Amino acid sequence: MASKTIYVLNGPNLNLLGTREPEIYGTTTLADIEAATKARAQELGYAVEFRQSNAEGTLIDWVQEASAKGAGLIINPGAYTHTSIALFDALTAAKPPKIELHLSNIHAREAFRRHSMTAAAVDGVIMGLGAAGYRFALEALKSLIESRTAS
Ligand code: CA2
Repeated sequence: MASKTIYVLNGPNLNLLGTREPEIYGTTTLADIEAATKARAQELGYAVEFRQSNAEGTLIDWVQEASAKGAGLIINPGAYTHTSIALFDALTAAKPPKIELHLSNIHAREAFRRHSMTAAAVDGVIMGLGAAGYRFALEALKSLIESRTAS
């Protein structure tokens, strides 16, 4: 049977959400986002593997796991967005539909955040919409998964 699990992967420092820099990232914690993401996924008919790591290699292992076992993948690579050729390679190799997500609008921030190394390896990018972006990413991913399954 086809997988009904969506992997939601979060990169470095996202465990600090809601505790610092609320003017940029809001007051919602990652635990709050996890609960809301799982609830919306259930309504959409999917289970969620929601994870966070500060380690680049761990994120790469999880992208590979999502490719092998998942129906789709949402990733907020944190600062690795701007630096990681290794994550770009892992995402390029991953077969299921993939969405990159950012809480903030990286194009409205410092120059060093305006380029994403990983965006060219995913189907679409959602940014600048805060924690609600996770919900929008799930909805977009469901549509990508189902259109790919139908073809
Ligand atoms: O906007 C996003 O989602 C980012 O991926 C967040 C990353 C940042 O490096 C990217 O450029 C854009 C940083 C996440 C760190 O979050 C913190 C939250 C609270 C306090 C400190 C960091």
